Amino acid sequence: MEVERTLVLVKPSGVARGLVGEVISRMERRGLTIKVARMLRVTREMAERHYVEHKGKDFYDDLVEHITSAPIFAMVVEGPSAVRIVRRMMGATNPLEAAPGTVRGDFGLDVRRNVVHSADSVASAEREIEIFFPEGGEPTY
Ligand code: IDP
Ligand code: MG
Repeated sequence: MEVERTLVLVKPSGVARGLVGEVISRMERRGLTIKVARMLRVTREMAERHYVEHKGKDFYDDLVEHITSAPIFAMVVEGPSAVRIVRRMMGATNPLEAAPGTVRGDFGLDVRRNVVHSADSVASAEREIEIFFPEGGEPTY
């Protein structure tokens, strides 16, 4: 398994519910490494870049509105096959399909407020890291 990095966001719904520690803890226990992290308020421009693939869909406006509505917690996470490992840990987009034991399967019922985001490919991860960590997403220590 190749070491990869991925982008994970605890969305406003997750931050407001106090689930940042839970999400970090699950990834740490799995053996993944949190490389860099920050709490921030997403601007409309960042949201539009991040969700460009969804522009024009009926839920797009709500998506941008939600991600910009309150602080999020963003992380670059590293480990073997991190993109796929983290996607599986976060669970299916639709709460009806998110398995128990996944973040989305354990902490929510609303697809629009599904607690977390994680990149869906290595290419997406690199593109998204650039949005939330313009300095490159590498630790400075
Ligand atoms: P993902 O977060 O599992 O990668 P995407 O299809 O990339 O799912 O959708 C991005 C986000 O848009 C989802 O996490 C969810 O919050 C929201 N979303 C996706 N599909 C729908 C929908 O059909 N209705 C409302 N919101 C949706
Ligand atoms: Mg997605």
